[in-house]
This record gives sequence, C-alpha cells and structure tokens, in this order.
Amino acid sequence: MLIKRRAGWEMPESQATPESVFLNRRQWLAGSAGAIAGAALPQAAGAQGADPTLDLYPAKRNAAYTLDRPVTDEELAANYNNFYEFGTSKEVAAASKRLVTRPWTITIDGLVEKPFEIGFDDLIRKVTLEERLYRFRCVEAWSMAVPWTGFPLKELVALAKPLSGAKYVQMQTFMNPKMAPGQSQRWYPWPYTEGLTMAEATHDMTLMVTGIYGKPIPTQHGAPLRLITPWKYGFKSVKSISKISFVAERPKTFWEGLQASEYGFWANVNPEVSHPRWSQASEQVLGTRDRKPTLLFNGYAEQVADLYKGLEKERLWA
Ligand SMILES: Nc1nc2c(c(=O)[nH]1)N[C@H]1C(S)=C(S)[C@@H](COP(=O)(O)O)O[C@H]1N2
Ligand SMILES: [Mo]
Repeated sequence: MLIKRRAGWEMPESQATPESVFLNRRQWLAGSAGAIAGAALPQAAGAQGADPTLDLYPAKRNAAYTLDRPVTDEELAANYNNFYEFGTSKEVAAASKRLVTRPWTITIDGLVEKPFEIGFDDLIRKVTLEERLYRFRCVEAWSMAVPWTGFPLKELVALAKPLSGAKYVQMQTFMNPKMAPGQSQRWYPWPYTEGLTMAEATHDMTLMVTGIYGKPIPTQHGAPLRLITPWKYGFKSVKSISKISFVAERPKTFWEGLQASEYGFWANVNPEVSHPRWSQASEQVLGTRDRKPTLLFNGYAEQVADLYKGLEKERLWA
C-alpha cells in the first residue's frame, strides 16, 4: 500500500489550471460573438469541416482523479508529440493534419460473439464521456499532466461481448502510407500495435480517449480514438485506433517488434527500473524547469498494483 504524502513540490488540485472552465467561457464567447455577427461558429476540425462530436464537449470532469501538479499548457502538449506515422521528431503536429479522421470505422474482431464494424460517430454516442486529469509519463523521461476526455475501455469491451477464450485486447492504428508517410518506412513493424490483458482493459482507469482540453482530440494526439493507461509508459497509449481484436495470445507490440530488449509488453512505470540506456528515477515536467521524482506506477499504485499480483515473475517494468 502506498501512503500518500504531499511533498514540497506538490500542488493541491485546486491550483491546477481549470482548463474546461476556461474553455467553457471561450466557447460561450465564441458562440455569442457568432450569434451577434450571424456567422457560423468557429470549427475545431479546420480543413476537414465541422467535427460532428463538438456538442459532447466539454464533458463533465470526474472529480475522483486529481493531480499533484498543474495541467500542462495546451499549446505545449499539442506541439510536443510522438507519432511515428508522421515523423520521428516531436514536431509532427502539422504533418499529422494529413490524417483524415472522417469517416472513421473501428473493426471489432477476434474472440467475440460476433465481429462487427462501428463508425466512430456511432460509437461515441453509445458511451458516456467524462473528463479526467491524468499524469502522463513517456519512457523517454518527460511528463505532462493532461485533461483527457473519453470513456472507460470496459464500456467498449461490454459492447464487443468477448468470448471466455479472450485473454488480451489488441489495438491497432490505421494503415495508410499515402496518408502517413512514416508507414512507408518498411523497417518499422506497422501498423502500430498495442495490447492489454483483459484485466487491464476492464480496469476503471483504462480510458479510450476522444478529446483533450475539453475539445475533440486533434490529429497529433491520436484522433479520433486513442488509448490512455496512465500508470504505463506513454508508448502503450496507441493513437488513432481502427481495429480492436480480442485474442488468446499476448499480442506483439510495435515497440517490442523494434527493440524487445528495451520495450516490453507490460511497460509499467517504475522509478527503480532503469531503461537500458537511461534512468527512470526522475522526469522532466514539460513546460517547467522541474525534474520530479518519478512515482511507482506513475503515482497510481493504489489503484492498479492489484492487477499485477501473482505476476511478479513477469517483466512488469518496460
Ligand atoms: N500510432 C501511434 N501511437 C502512439 C505513438 C506512435 O508513434 N504512433 N507514440 C506513442 C508514444 S511513445 C507516446 S509518448 C504517446 C505520445 O502521446 P501524445 O503525443 O499525445 O503526447 O503516444 C503513443 N502512441
Ligand atoms: Mo513515449
């Protein structure tokens, strides 16, 4: 059991930037200005037209999830990304705009009662969106704190009706080298693939994310649908999901395919287990000069440690 201790650098939740409050006000202002001028509302989706899910944002914040640090600046988070389909630098936001996110179909297959396809805009109306403030820790030892909007993956698992033989959920990104130039680089094991055990997939904290900062998620963050498991290193959180398969065997992930000795299946955050090439003891908090000590399970041990009881022989830590 982890005892919650408030260190000197921690901030009470009330000091975290209340992004959706700010956003509500901005939307209200934009809305009334539009009404006065008789003009259309500004659209979030830019060149691709109006986002058909705009009415769902901002979603109600789930007060159960609080932070120990301020929310990362939205612009900063939106311009420091990992999305290898669009390049290996952090400056992929502009290139990612090539990703066409409508129409977007998600295939549900494998060990389920009946495989099916569902349009993203249908799926999002079958679930209840909420906002959660989560810490987010990349294996590269930088971190952010992000207001994600989404729904628990377990709601989608329920819709999928997996058979008892399903032991893992495999999630894959789209495959379209014309849209995503990185996918022409044949030495990568495309499409980007990730996976969770059924116990992990149905855990309360495992979020299917559709929005960020109180708005539909932009392409660079993995529109229209991505995974977030905040107690694991960021590479688990596969972006732009187009296929979810229920399988009996542990799926081989993108990063395992690239360098299994450095990036494993479990990838749980542990400050005491170094990456072969660098320490994981601390993290650079983006947008600050702070290096904070990294926490076991990224600070979520109380919620998730039980998932790993009896699995101590596994390589649980990246
Ligand atoms: N499809 C896909 N998903 C991906 C990646 C990627 O390159 N392609 N990078 C991962 C890594 S390493 C991280 S740290 C996070 C970054 O998410 P962000 O850019 O929204 O902060 O996305 C993860 N999901
Ligand atoms: Mo990452």
